[in-house]
Amino acid sequence: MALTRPQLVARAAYALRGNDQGRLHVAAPNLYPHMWSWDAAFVAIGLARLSTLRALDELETLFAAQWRTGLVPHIVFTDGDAPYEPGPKRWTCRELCADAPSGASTSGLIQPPVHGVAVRRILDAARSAPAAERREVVERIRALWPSLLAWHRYLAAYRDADGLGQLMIYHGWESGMDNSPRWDAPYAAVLPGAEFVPFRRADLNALGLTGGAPSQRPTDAEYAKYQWLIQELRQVRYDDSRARDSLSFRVADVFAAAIFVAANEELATVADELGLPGADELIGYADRFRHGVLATTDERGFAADLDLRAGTVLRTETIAGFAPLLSGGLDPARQAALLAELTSPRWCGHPALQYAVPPTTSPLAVEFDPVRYWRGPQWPPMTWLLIWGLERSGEQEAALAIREAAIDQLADGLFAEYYDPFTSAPLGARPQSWSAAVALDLLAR
Ligand code: 2M8
Repeated sequence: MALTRPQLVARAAYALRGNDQGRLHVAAPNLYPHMWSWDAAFVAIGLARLSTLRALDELETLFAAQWRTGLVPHIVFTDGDAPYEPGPKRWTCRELCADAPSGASTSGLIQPPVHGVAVRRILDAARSAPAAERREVVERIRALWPSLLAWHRYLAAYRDADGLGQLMIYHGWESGMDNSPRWDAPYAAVLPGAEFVPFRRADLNALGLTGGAPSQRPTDAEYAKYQWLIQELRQVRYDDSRARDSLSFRVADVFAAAIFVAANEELATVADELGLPGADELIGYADRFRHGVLATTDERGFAADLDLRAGTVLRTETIAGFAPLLSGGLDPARQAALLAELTSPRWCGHPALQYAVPPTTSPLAVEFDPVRYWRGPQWPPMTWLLIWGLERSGEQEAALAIREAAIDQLADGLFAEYYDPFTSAPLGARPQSWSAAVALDLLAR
């Protein structure tokens, strides 16, 4: 039975509390018993509604594991020996790379840079907090500022070395949309070699504990490619310039680029408000990457990824196409066309959807699968991003409609990792921290 909104707020807070390990939230029990980078940013966005100080803890914990290059790792491993593959023994970042932090055990990949958005929202939430809390928030954001700038500088310098406004990634995991059809073509060129070290699928056991089935996860063949790319990264000792030349997967992620635009803009407003350095630089990054995003759009305003190794444009009917709703900058006609696309039967207007929130792949695409990971199901934090993007670009009516549908979907109170678009059956891990977190934020607005 659907919960009332006050019940849902209480349930979301309770779910987050269960995943709270003090200064970090695990992404989910069992399946993801560690901290993930963009999950942490969404967790901070939700927590800002409960406690701005606890929200900052989350970002501080993540940035304490930042690499010397400015890279913010996609996983920060918790101290315990909670099973997850690939675990620290497989990454061996500290052993191989002097840039990895000595005080934390991490992966050697990145995830989309939502963190600047979280910082802005924490500062906004602190406005209505008692004076002492607001002062502490400001002080702690000041202390975090050099790390935030270093992160954005890393992305601009190492992941867009040619200055084209394209955010280069070496692994589908860096997009956060692991097995999305976006990456089918580039993954076809990733062929595990004779030196491939076999691994165990810890994720399938963990998923079984909450009743999930292997049909909801990537396949074994996909996983072998994921693990092989880590072996390739280890071979170049996580050195970005060597990775760029040698890895068998190298693409420009348009959705992460659009998130980077928005995060730069949000942080620039924080810099202005608090008198912190770097506002012009951040605005410069935003302009550069916005240009990169818009350069890939078609007549619908729909964006595309690029396969940098093959030199091809990757046009897929996935949620990443809506990147311009986050980056902004479309002319009014194409903005209207993109909005029409979003509400059309190819997306939120598909007649069989249980809730009119965007699926991760269009139900009309040949690759669509309603239950398999990033190939169709609806993901609450992606829904949140599009609502936020619509609100930012003044599309209040569309934002409100999706927001109401998102809250209705989350009212099962389970905070599943993802949902079947046709039945809204909860899939994957649960309770997933970022699902509970975005519920808190959506309900508070
Ligand atoms: C998923 O990714 C991890 C690998 O990074 C996995 O499948 O083990 C993705 O959904 C990713 O976007 C997310 O951050 C992570 C934790 O929720 O899980």
